Amino acid sequence: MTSMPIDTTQARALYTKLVLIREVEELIAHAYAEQQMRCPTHLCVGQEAVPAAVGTALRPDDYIFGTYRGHGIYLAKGGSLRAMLAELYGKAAGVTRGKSGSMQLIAPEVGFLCASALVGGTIPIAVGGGLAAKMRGEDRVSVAVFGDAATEEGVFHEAMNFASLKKLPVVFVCENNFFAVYTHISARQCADNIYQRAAAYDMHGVRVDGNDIVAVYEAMREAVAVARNGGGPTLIEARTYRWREHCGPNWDNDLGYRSAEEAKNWMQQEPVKRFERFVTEARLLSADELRTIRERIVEEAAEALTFAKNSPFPDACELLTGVYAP
Ligand SMILES: Cc1ncc(C[n+]2csc(CCOP(=O)(O)OP(=O)(O)O)c2C)c(N)n1
Repeated sequence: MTSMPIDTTQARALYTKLVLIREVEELIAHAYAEQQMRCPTHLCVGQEAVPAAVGTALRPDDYIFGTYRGHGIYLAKGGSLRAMLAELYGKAAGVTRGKSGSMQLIAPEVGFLCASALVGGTIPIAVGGGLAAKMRGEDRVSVAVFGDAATEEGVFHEAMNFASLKKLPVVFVCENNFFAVYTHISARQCADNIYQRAAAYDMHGVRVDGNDIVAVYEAMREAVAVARNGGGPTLIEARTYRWREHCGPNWDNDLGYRSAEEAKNWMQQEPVKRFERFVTEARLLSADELRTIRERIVEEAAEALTFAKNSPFPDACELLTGVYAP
């Protein structure tokens, strides 16, 4: 007899985050065309299972560091939806009072310490978070989330080496969506083995189906437990697929850098419906309960969008506050 990997409480938490991310990303994609949201926006539609599972496996006081494709982990870690959408509209109620836009979200009150537009940029900072926790004797874990292209940066290797050498409480999560903008991983990397690179640094590496939220959650929970108990870092490679264009709300399969067939195959492995099937067949949640959760999220997202649109811009005199201005 196989045991159920998650219980009803976990299923509810995972589904809530999964649907929150999907609904908010789709809402942003829809609103973007109105041209009131002026910042570059990198959506994670199709990839939601990874941030949803990662966020659910963490405590509020754990640290997380992300990329410009960061709406998912920001929301999954518990960041304010209103403040995120206000930020996208450049409003004073935004996470940085409208100065950073979508790419540099932050929510220190829930451990989302920073995101960066620099590919690989936050990986060593996450290791610093782990080092700080260890030096202070805190049992928190620090997580670096990054794309497959970041594994081509030297800093990825430096960070893994140092984290393993010092047995730091760090989890490296690679969202492998196979593309760096328009370039497939096979044209950039000599081998399809991201998770195996952990072995070079004497640490555990694991590959999971990134569209299977339960698989990502299980891998993440194990990595977090090991890190929290002094066992050092883990590298998780979660394989998934970005549906929309690299930057912006549109569909771009007509550009020819990836085939319609490939996209269709991935969309058949769609993470939300797949999890809905799993939880209903396993009798963890009923179809009615799923509908109620979704309806509440849709309402909450619409309310937050209205709030963001209607809230004021910062005063012009704030232009140089909070930014580096020598
Ligand atoms: C250090 C650095 N080099 C190049 C770029 C330009 N750039 C922006 S996004 C991107 C692709 C990154 O792909 P990946 O890390 O796989 O993440 P994804 O966008 O697929 O989530 C590149 C090369 C950058 N922002 N930073």
